[in-house]
Amino acid sequence: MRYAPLTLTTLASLVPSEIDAEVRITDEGVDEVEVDRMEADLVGITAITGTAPRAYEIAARLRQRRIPVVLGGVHPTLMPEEAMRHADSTVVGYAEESWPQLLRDFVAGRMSPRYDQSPNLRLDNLPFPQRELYNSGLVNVAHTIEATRGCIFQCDFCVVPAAWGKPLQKPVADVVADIRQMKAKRVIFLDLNLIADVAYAKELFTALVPLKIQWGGLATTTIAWDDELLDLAARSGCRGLLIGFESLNQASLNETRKSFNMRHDYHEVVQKIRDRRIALMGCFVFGFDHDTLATFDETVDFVMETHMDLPRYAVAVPFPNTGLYKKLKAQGRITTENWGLYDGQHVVFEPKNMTAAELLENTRRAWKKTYSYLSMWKRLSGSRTQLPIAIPANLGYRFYAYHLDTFYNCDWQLAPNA
Ligand code: B12
Ligand code: SF4
Repeated sequence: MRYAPLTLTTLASLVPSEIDAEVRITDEGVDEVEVDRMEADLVGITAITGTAPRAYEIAARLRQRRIPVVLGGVHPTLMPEEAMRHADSTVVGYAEESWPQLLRDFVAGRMSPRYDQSPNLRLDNLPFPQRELYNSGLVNVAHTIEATRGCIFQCDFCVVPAAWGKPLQKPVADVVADIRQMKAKRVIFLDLNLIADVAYAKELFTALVPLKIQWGGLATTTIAWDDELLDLAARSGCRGLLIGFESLNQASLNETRKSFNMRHDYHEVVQKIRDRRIALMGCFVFGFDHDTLATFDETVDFVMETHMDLPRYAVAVPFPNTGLYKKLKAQGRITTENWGLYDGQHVVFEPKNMTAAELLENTRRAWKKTYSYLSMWKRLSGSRTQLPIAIPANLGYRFYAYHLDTFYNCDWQLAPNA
């Protein structure tokens, strides 16, 4: 289920042309990093929260060998002071301006310990990501693209408002030019909420129509409020949407500042999307303060009733510096700050209406119940949307559901000090 991230290929494209640099990139999610044999003048490492300890370990080993290290990405943006303790320089926020500046400073022998995103950053006229540097044989989808960054909403658990603030957009013409030069017929948009600005989304979808591509991306339930937008998405080739339903409980949605989710009934949202032959990956989070032991079965019942194409569950994660983190921290309910466990597969806080073990066990049960062969057959025969994509995707998720212990950083287990 892996698709190519654009982080390193984007950074590679930003290396100023006057610097005679040989750039190599490695994605440790799918490949080996030869830390102790690597030769380089400068190494940049990207870190999300769950991979931060590993990034710090690699940084320490390289710095021991006197190879300078730059850290950047979501986690260093959320926790800059912490990241700075592990690097020669840290890039906070988006790096379209600061990374080229850092490299020029490095060449001139005056690299600063920290570079911040400029408040006036724009995403116009940027070079295309250097996708050819990424070993795309190692992922299922190589043609990924980005049109926008950020989101207009302020959901309490989300890293987007905490890390990046106001939304940014690439000119639609640049996005279209990138798709054309990729010669891709199927693309995935990595934008966290492609429809955050509805007018922009309509302009983008209209421009995609003549390309005759098929695409998937992330949106919110608000897409179902606007039939014109949904029709345009379908006409432009949208075949799959990932939508964060998060919870079936209005109190949980209100608590997490995602109350806009329930303005329309979820059944209606699913139906409207299905009517356009768009497959739906619905994401649900367990462990909010209003969740009870009944929440798990209610959620599984909902995905079965609505014949959801590809449901996905996660344990709530209070990513550092988010509203959820600050609340739980103030209440003394964060049980570990081992960031390696902040991956949606571990319980890192004290839940309210259940124990940490119950939260973990019931999430695991929900995965297995949803991805039993019988459940898969019932959901997909009721949905019949994009079956050539939905069947292999379900088999992939079934494998994940039945091998949760073997994914990511450690076993699917309670945090050691939880
Ligand atoms: C592709 C993707 C994946 C892929 C690949 C992940 C990977 N490790 O590479 C897959 C599908 C495997 C995946 C899985 C997961 N993901 Co993911 N993923 C993304 C996604 C959609 C796109 C990343 C991307 O390419 N962005 C485009 C680039 C250009 O932006 P960028 O990475 O922010 O980089 C810019 C700056 O941050 C900066 N920068 C970044 N790194 C560096 C490094 C240096 C040296 C410098 C100078 C600058 C710099 O420069 C870039 C240009 O401005 C992001 C959301 C997003 N749109 O960013 C989530 C995101 C990164 N994922 C997230 C999460 C939570 C996960 C999972 C834990 C989900 C889960 N429960 O399973 C797993 C963890 C997997 C793992 N252990 O790595 C969160 C991270 C939150 C956090 N604080 O940790 C994000 C932000 C989504 C979200 N909703 O919040 N993911
Ligand atoms: S709508 Fe999605 S991307 Fe936007 S703030 Fe909420 S969770 Fe984050």
